[in-house]
Amino acid sequence: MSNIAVVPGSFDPVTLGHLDVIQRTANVFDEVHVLVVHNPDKNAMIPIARRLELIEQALLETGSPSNIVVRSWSVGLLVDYCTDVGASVIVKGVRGSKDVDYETPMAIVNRNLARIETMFMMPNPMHAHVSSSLVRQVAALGGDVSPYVPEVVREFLQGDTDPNIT
Ligand code: COD
Repeated sequence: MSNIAVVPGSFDPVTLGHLDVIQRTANVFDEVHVLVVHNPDKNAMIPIARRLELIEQALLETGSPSNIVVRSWSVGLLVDYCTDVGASVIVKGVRGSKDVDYETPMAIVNRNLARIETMFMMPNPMHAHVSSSLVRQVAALGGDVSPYVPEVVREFLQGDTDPNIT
């Protein structure tokens, strides 16, 4: 039986902080499902299908291991997805006490709902200050986002994309 972990998030857009957590999770588990989930508490900027493409392209660009798949989920609880694919663990990156406060109740509820455990992964200090909202704000005000995101996301946000790619 393989050990499958789910790394969920809004990924709006995916950042170098997210990629670091995804790649380190892939070093520990047999299979990793990166799951794009709509967060009803946030106003999304990028359509979910585009977020999926950006993650897939970023993983290719950074030479990520082949045990990572990218999916989206919008039809129910996160733990329902985990159960469907046989994953027993959710991995969340936590950048500080605010993330712990936000994630802890969800971790407890997810264990109660379906016996799915949540593991918290410490961030790489190089990326611990990075968030998608910060990236969106810097991009909206015309700043350089390249220290925070993979190249494919920088191109997307700063409009350098090939016009033939939708
Ligand atoms: N370094 C390390 N980790 C990071 C970094 C960084 N720089 N940036 C973000 N992260 C972590 C976040 O702490 C989070 O764990 C994850 O990466 C994703 O972050 P975001 O911002 O892309 O996504 P969120 O926080 O909007 O996603 C929240 C979820 C949609 C995953 C969350 O709401 C969830 O688990 N929902 C489950 C819905 C459900 O089933 N609810 C009922 C039972 S709880």
